[in-house]
Amino acid sequence: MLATLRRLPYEGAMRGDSFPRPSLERSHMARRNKIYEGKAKILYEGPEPGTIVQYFKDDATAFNAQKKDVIEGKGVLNNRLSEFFMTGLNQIGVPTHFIRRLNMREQLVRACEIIPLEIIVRNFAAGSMSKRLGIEEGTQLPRPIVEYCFKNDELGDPLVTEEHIAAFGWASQQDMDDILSLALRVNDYMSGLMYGVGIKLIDFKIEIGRVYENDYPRLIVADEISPDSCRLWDIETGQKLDKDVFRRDLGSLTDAYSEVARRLGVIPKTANVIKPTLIN
Ligand code: AIR
Ligand code: ASP
Repeated sequence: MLATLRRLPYEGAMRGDSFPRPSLERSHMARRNKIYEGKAKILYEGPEPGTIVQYFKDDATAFNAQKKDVIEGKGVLNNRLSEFFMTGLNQIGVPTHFIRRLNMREQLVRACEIIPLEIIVRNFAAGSMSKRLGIEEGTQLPRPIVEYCFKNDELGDPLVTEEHIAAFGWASQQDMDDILSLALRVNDYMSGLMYGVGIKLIDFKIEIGRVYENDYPRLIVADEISPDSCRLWDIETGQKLDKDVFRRDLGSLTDAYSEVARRLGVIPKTANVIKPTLIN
């Protein structure tokens, strides 16, 4: 398998990249247990208790997996971008599950209990909100609007209110206060970061996990933050640089994600990502 690995044009130049890893880590990888496989990621048991290895696949799905494709190189870019955002959040005091990146497609994260909600923050109307409320996409909202969806693929992640969340016990009132404050801090951080590289953060989705520290529960940002889970528009041209490129057939998804990564300095500015290669 190793012999067949091929590199993306920019891989060797990626900051701190040490792939391929020594065989020790590889042999551990071969034996480890799969905990969960989702649409875009696989979770494996981590090397120490309380850790998980999060593997980013190239699979892209939309409209609750009615539309599916494999986008070569997407997993590598999302692994790097999620690392970049989560590291920054950790550094400014917003706790996340991220521990460290292991290789091109994997990162070590803290195991946590995922709260069964998708937390969506919107700065500009788009997507399902535009449809639901008849607001033109791109309209600036009077203030950031936070929405909650029940994480359930069979039901298509339906929008729910805090009434549902409280009544069904998905999260406590204290959790909801903490979730709101985390979501707004992530929004401020991500909006500012993106603004600095000429990108408007239209909206994004995060997931929140619960960890226990000395028996006290604490909420942290989990899952991923990447162009799969955000809407990112170029400030000047309005060009979409996120998963809508795939959802709406607007061109090359890896070109769009590479552009975001390049602007943020996650991959070198000069990297010319022609056609990333499938890497396992
Ligand atoms: N999102 C929601 N479920 C999965 C994802 N990735 C993200 C979308 C978008 C935001 O949440 O990528 O950034 C709002 O999505 P929608 O479809 O409700 O407008
Ligand atoms: N990834 C989800 C799906 O497969 C939602 C989306 O991003 O559109 O439907």
